[in-house]
Amino acid sequence: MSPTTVKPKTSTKIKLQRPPLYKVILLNDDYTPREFVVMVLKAVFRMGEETASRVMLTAHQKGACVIAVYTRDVAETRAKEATELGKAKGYPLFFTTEPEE
Ligand code: TYC
Repeated sequence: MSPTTVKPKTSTKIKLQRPPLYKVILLNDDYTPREFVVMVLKAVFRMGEETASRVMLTAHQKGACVIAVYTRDVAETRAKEATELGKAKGYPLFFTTEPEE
């Protein structure tokens, strides 16, 4: 009988870190036309007509509405892009970002 060799079993657990997420928030204002807000939500955030209308109305009634959650880069780029569309038309439409707790 050959001697038994005990091989220690080692394992390394790799913990995958998820990137922190950021909310994109739509702020209400008194001047941007409702249809324009809906158009921007559809164009930049790929929303359908119904979702875009509902989100616009929520911001209109409550003052602000969280519209999406992305990694920091995507959130900041889209918020800027959407804000620029309003700016180009002279509207004060504003999208901001905030880290998700
Ligand atoms: N309050 C604007 C109006 O009455 C419409 C509006 C809605 C503007 C939502 C911005 O985030 C907004 N024309």
